[in-house]
Amino acid sequence: MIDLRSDTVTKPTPKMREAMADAQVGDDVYEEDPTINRLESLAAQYVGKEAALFVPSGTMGNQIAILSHTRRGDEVIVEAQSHIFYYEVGGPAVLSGVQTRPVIGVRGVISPDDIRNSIRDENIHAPRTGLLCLENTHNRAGGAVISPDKMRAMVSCSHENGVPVHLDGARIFNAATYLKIEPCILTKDVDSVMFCLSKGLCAPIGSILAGTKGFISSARKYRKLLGGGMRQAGILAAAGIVALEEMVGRLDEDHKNALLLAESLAEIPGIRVKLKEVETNIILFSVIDLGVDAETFVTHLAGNGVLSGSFGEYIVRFVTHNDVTAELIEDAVTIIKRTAKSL
Ligand code: TLP
Repeated sequence: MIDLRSDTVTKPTPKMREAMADAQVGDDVYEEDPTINRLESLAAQYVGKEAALFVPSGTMGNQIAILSHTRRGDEVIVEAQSHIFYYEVGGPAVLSGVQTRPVIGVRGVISPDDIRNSIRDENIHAPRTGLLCLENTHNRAGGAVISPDKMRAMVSCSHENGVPVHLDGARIFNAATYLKIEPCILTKDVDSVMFCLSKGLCAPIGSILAGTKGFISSARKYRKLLGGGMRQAGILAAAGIVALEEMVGRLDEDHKNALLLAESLAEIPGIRVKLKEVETNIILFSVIDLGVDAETFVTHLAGNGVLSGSFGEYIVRFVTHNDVTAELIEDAVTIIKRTAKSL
């Protein structure tokens, strides 16, 4: 089976398993796990923040950020296709008691005018705008990269109006790799950032939330509230350290494989893919011209040995990652061609 459903399916590398077996551990609720402490300080440096917190998942990291930045009854501006709005089970409403205000962006970018117009004025009827959430790379925009200039424009606009900014940077290292810059260039202006160790970087579990020392101390308490205060989790953080030190440098390979795959898809009759939009490791394509919906295509393809995800009525998603080599991509292309022909 060639698994192109997500980069979340990556298995820990042999080096990670070794580091996990050798990890020094302690009780992290007492902040006594040396491996977690090392990961947190390393992670904070990568994104240019004062402090960082190891959390079990990206979802928990984003939700803790919302809890820490807002108060009940606030409104949170989110891009209409963002992970926080689309895939986090209504967490902002359930956990923080905030209402989300989805604003339509272009490939993840909300125009400064739209941000300005979405921020509430002081008015007895209106909620307070408590937070703006951004996402880079943008998952539902097909792994789209948001440039430092566009990030700066959105963040400045929010800050000028007194609204803090949280960045869902689950795949921030993919964005930095594409742009050939350090991730901190993309993260330095935001008030908090979450990034994942468990996607393209192959760690089995874990994400990082980073920000000021004050923000992280509040986040630490909310992590406990949500049941995310782990004990000897240095065993997991050890894999996270390998992820940061060893796996970032190979993300370009995933991007090359994604382009290779997209170029082959573009040649298959009935498949529509926008090659210019394939920037990182995510490919979205339409199967409408094959006369089937995405679910049907995904089922047939799985039956032939390639796993993918349905991302809309006619939109299918492939994600490249460490466990799918260029050779496997070629095998996948053969199977996709055969499947498309059979429909
Ligand atoms: N994304 C998953 C699914 O939830 C859709 C995937 O397969 O792409 N932010 C972004 C931008 C994400 O893409 C994801 C996971 C998360 C947050 C949540 O991370 P986890 O899965 O660790 O909670």
